[in-house]
Amino acid sequence: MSDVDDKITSLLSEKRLFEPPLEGREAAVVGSLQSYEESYRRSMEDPEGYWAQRANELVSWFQPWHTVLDADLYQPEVRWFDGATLNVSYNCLDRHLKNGKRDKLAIIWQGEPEEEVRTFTYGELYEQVCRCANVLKKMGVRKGDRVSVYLPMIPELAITLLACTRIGAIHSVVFAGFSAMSLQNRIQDCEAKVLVTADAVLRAGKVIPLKPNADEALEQCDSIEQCLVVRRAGLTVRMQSGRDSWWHEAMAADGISPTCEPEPMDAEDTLFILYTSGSTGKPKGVVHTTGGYLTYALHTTQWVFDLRDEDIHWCTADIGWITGHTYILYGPLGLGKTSVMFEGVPTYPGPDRFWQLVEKFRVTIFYTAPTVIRALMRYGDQPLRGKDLSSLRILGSVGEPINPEAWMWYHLHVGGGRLPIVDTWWQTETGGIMISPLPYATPLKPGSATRPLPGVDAAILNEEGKPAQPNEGGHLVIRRPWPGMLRGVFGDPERYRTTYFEGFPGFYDAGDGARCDEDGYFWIMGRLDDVINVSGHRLGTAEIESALVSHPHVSEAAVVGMPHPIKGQAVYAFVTLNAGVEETTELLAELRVHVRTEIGPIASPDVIQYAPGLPKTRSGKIMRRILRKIAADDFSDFGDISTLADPGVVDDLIKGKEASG
Ligand code: 6R9
Repeated sequence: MSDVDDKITSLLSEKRLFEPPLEGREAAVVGSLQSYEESYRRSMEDPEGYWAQRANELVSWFQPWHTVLDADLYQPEVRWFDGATLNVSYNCLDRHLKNGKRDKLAIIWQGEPEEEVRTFTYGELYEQVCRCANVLKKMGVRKGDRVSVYLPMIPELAITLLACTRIGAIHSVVFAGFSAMSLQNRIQDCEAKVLVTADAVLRAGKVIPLKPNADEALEQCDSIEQCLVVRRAGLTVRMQSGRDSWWHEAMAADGISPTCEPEPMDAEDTLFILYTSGSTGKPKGVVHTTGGYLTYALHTTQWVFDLRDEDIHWCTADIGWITGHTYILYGPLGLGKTSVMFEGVPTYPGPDRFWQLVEKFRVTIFYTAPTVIRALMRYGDQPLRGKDLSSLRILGSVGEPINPEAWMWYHLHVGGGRLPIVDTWWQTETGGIMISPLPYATPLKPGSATRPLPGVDAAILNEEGKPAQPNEGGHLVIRRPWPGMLRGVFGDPERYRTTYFEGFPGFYDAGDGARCDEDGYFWIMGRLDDVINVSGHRLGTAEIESALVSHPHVSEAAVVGMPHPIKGQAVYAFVTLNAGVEETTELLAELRVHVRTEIGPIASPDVIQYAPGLPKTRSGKIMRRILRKIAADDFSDFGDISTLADPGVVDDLIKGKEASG
């Protein structure tokens, strides 16, 4: 664990402590450390009682459960709220209409062009969702069917997801920045019946066609019967007759009713599938279920963001990732609050875009990623000058460890030195936030996600599976089930078991390295598996490797992460070419384009180095530890390389790197 230890040393020197603000404490859901600690204790002493109470307070159930929890993490087998029925769209819409919130804003949508703003009251959203649910039904979608969603950040994305939940269809969102090939793999894996997509994506002033990707993907997707297309940019697109139809026509068609009965779902029915990278070449379809996920989304949104009726909540993530699912859509809408949805990027048309929108919508809760903060820091405080950020109350961070420098900048320049920052650690698999400060209760240490939320039994284990000492680095595990945890990897129970429950039997293995200090504060160090975190996006090195070797000139590839000042990590690829192929700069460019088309722009290597040979053990395993050091320009101590089949390759790689610049 030497990489982890290095990071620990630098973070150990962080001793600053920031007390939570006094102002706002009275009205807060959790207004003191003591009240957090009491809840935490209760949740550990009587977890079932604790969660039953939260589930009753937060969710409207059609039928009550007969069993709160039925779990065995050794199997693993986890069931929450068995016997209960509910509907997620009912919880996000209908019940708010009944509570006098018909005219309250549910979604404020800001398009990339400044003048394009669309708002939806709960009443308006309800009607759109019901219509869309009826459109999907007409297309033959039934309870349990999968619907793949490949859309930019436009309101139709939120509407589609809620419509799926209304009729009990399982949505699977594929980030619109992914390639045709990635989309195809994900549709094939879950055998979706319908695809919802758009003509194009607007991004940084450009119109990027999307429908051609969908068409390409669908060439090999037999399960898809219908494709619904949203007109975003007005591009001319090819519509395949019998398969493709326009959203605006389908929604306005005769016979599409503006109401639709919500389908009662069992608590353990699948709500959605979301693909995430793992340590093999094939992304995992993480499965979340209805009752547990919703309870957990509402619980964490209420606690961590202290969401109140007057709040304007802005989570800057894309709904293509779990953060958008939980904290743009289900959490805020389930609680009946107002959520901002933004189509654009932080630096277009200028680096003040976010602050200008905070001012424009009087945003109170702002939740973003460290990579965004680091990218904006480069511009200094100029873009912030003259912006009225006085509406802000809480700042949040997610996706990767936030370095203390970025934390301080966020706190001082965006938060005026007065706002708490909730550094939230969680994963696609956890459904919602697991370790995080509570804004009005937890004293903050920059760079630490602080303490676990109630119900979350987090611990650090060493290699032997024993609890680590304070400040000793180890594996972050969760020792008992929580309602928002994943219930499977779609279609692959074995992978579910081996990935998360084999390393430390009886516990959930998060795959992250961390330490816990003497105050019980958690410091997350990053992934311990072959997953790298580029700008808060999880990428499997194996996925990028298999994209590279699918190029006809490449015989072998090894991908590692290298430290990057803005992205956190960047993609560094070592590539061995087939015999007789020349190592040219043109080919390097071609390989980058190849990865873009295979996976998507986010996976495109920052550096590709030609490697005549790779450092392999005699059993043929690539020693990534060595490659990581070379990528980071750290040629000092390679540790034990005696198991290498040919130790000479290490020198060759160093020379190759120095020669290239
Ligand atoms: C929500 C989300 C999960 C991985 C996770 C960890 C890293 C997320 C973090 C953090 C340190 C934080 N991560 N939040 N590391 N501090 N506050 O990002 O889900 O895309 O599945 O990524 O991201 O390594 O294991 P996902």
